[in-house]
Amino acid sequence: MTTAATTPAISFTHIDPSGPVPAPAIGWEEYFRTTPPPDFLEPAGKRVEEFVALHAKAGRRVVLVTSGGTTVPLEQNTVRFIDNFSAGTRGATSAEYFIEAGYAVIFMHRQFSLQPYSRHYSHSRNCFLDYMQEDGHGGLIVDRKYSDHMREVLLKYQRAKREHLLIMETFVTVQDYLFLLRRFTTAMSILRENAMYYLAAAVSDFFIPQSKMAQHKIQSAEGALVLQLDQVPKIISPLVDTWAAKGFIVSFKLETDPDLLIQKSRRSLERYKHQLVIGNILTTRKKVVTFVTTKEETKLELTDEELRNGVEIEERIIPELIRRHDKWIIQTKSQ
Ligand code: PAZ
Repeated sequence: MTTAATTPAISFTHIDPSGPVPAPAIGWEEYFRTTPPPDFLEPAGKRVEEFVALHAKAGRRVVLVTSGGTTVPLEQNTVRFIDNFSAGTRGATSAEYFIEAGYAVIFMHRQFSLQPYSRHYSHSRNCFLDYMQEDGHGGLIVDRKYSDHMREVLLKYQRAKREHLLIMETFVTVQDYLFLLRRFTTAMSILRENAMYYLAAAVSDFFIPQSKMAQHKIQSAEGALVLQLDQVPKIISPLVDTWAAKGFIVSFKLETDPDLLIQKSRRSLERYKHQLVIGNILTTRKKVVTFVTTKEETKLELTDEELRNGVEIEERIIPELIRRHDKWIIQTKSQ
């Protein structure tokens, strides 16, 4: 966990035996009743509604891809926040493969995390300046070494733009995430079984509710800081039962202990009754994932050689998902 600025030691305990008894997790209804919505919610909701209407008219399938990590602010005037590891690679990469396969994509992502197409040239790879050369006439050209790959990405990017196949909306905090998720999934409900929900964002399980959050910067004069975080309401429950009813819902489960992955994925399916959990382990998430349903498990794995050659596991995940979405549509329509 990182904080935005240097802080005194922060200690995390599940229950502090000497402290007050922690409040039980609040339900999602109470959460939305007691938390102010972000001020960008309505404009973002309207843009997504228009996007959905356009593709519903064309009979196109639409997928909501959530991507990147949420922050947990410690103060209302936020100086410090808790964050997580997610770079948004899974979401940004998957969005490209969905578009290639004919889906329109609502890319709901953490601000400044990786985005489809531009991810190939992010700051964590080569600096974009390394791709360019002077052309000898006062202009610039792309270095020949990179131009074939860049052309390929450029053409896909231009098609996505020209055909309005991608809309990008951002969140920062877990609170933003919850409000946007409710708004966007509700807007998508007219698509019924033609909608897919691909929940790849790394969403915090803990947060500080507005009513318990310090208004101003927490002062260090009193020494160590002990934080008690409440549980984030389980948002997948209303999503499955109400907002996205009939849509094909795929959630991700991340663990660091391989022994827990399948049982926790199964528990999630039993609890929420959605269609699929994709389980992955932090250190191997780019190489192997497991599709878990109530009936079976399927492992998708790249070889070391494929990884070295730049094959992306999303190239395998998305076709398999589409195959399952096809079946879901047939099955749902026949009911
Ligand atoms: O964003 P990234 O590519 O670095 O990581 C992807 C991931 C591990 C966040 C995603 O595959 C995932 O498992 N999301 C759900 C995490 C969770 O259990 O909350």
